[in-house]
Amino acid sequence: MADPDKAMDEAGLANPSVREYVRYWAELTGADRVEVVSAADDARLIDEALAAGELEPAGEGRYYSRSYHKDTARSEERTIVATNDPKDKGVYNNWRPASEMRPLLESKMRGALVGKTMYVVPYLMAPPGNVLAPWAAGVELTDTRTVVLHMIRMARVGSEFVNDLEDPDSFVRAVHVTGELESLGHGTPDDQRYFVTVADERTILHFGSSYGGNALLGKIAHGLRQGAYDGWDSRKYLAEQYMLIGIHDKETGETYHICGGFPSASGKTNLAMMLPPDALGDRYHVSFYGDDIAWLWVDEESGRLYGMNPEYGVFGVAKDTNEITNPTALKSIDEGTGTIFTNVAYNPQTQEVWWEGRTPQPPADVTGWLDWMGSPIADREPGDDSPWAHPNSRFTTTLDNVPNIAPDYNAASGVPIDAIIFGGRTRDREPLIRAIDDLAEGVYDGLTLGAEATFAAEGVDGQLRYDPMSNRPFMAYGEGDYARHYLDVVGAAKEQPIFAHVNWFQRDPEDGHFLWPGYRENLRPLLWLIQLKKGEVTGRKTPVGIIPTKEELLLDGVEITPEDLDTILSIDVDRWRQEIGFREEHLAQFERMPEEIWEAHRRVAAALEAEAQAPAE
Ligand code: GTP
Ligand code: SPV
Ligand code: MN
Repeated sequence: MADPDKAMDEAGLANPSVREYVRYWAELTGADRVEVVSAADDARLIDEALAAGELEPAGEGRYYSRSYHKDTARSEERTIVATNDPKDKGVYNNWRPASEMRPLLESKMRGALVGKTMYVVPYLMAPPGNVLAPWAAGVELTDTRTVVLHMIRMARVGSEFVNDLEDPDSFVRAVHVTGELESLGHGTPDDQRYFVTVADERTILHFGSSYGGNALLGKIAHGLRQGAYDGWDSRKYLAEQYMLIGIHDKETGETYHICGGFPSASGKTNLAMMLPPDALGDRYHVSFYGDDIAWLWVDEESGRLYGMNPEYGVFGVAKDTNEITNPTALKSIDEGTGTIFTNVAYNPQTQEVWWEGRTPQPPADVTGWLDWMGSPIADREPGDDSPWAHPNSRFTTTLDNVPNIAPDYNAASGVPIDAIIFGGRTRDREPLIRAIDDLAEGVYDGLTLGAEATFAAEGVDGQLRYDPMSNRPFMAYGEGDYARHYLDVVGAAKEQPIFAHVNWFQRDPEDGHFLWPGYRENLRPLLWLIQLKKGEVTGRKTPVGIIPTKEELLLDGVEITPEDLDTILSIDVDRWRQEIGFREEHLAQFERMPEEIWEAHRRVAAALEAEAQAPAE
């Protein structure tokens, strides 16, 4: 049996409440050893992981890891938010009673660390000194060394972040056990995996995965689910799956901050790492604050809406990352950055990595190359064109490695928010950008955010998988209460941010090509949005928001045909009227949806009907 007190004494982990929690779980899991981790332990832990074969070298100062082949993504159907109040049940949070979940998870974790080390990872999900820091401290316990290495990259880690809490008890208890992955019945009726946040007890209990969002508990479980619940419970803040960027105008010296939500794998990291297009690079610079999570609150002094990124690293999608789409990402994961790649293709002979879209064709000489499951490419049957890398293969790197990291990303203050944008993958109907200058309509738009899913195959043509505010997998309490809280937090700001809906993914119905080139060019509609907010352009009013005229968008150097440009700057009223029907059903599922949201819905519907009767122009 371990001696947790000795380990905690050596590491200077002094908080008495934390010490009691560590003792409790060391005892329950039966851990052989307890080790308290800080960021300074990284090099030693990397060496241990290499020696144990948990990591392999991927060139100088970079590492490769391969997961169990069924453990490659978050599992939404196994994810639960539990509380002690049935009123917290929403449509998407898979609510269950805390009294049922806690004993169930404790039974799964009992004895699970016999013969193993329990790593203790104290962390902070906030820049130190931030006003929301009281909700940002946590201590993850985990049985998995590579999870520790990811946590060190993704969060601020060390005993100092929990030793001096004003209330010693105010840290999130985050317990992670990977368990024996081969025997968990993935996807069967007897699935053993449970990813539970007991939100009103500020306890996270995740069993059965070592994948990012399931295992790095500071990130999704605390940064989004627990954060959202605490933000509502305290009435103080919002925790959202948002990127956060600054756009600096070198000519005027001004900087604007935009945050916004796109569902998973829809372009947040790429937008945050954006290099301006060549034609605009002399004047504008885009800086990275965050690419996946933002916490938002109203600053007491200025009365403005503020935002910060609680994370310390990037857990990015590898697919299609290359010199043209995202040169910034490639620099962030270069040799010497300490990057960990997961489930990409790997060549142990040359220590190279590759993924689909890294280069137009895979390496021509397949000698030594292994696909993400470890099978030699050279042994493949002719005609086997399954991907070399898993489509959700990822890279993990710290913010310090990101070339366009904002100089003040670590500042306690956070930054004032000028605009909030929403966007999903939508092949038709949604224009390049439509601006919304009304709070209720902006929140309504976020709540009805949709992304392409498989509905078309089930016969409901054009219907989206709705993903309110891109938060569907992270929703922690009822959606109607969430809408109310969102209206209250943002509504309390003296200067209202402008909202917008963006879409980089409209396609040609015939040949499927993307109408908008995307990536670096996405700066252009954002610059228009800022100009609109400042009254420098007026755009064109439509029933669903204001869209730019061709003349207003700075288009020099963009490769797009006049026909495609017309399509992405216009509104298909009939498609929109169809969408309004789907939205009505979507909103009707939620209890206590505020009347302002329904009013916004009816306003948009009525404007569309008026437009259909008497087309403008
Ligand atoms: P999560 O980390 O899962 O929350 O994803 P994310 O929203 O950060 O998405 P990310 O930026 O990693 O992009 C996901 C995929 O979309 C990648 O394969 C990108 O190459 C692709 N993508 C991003 N931006 C664009 C764009 O403007 N146009 C097109 N066509 N593809 C894009
Ligand atoms: C997402 O899936 O939205 C992510 C990656 O950002 S993770 O949640 O860690 O799986
Ligand atoms: Mn995400």
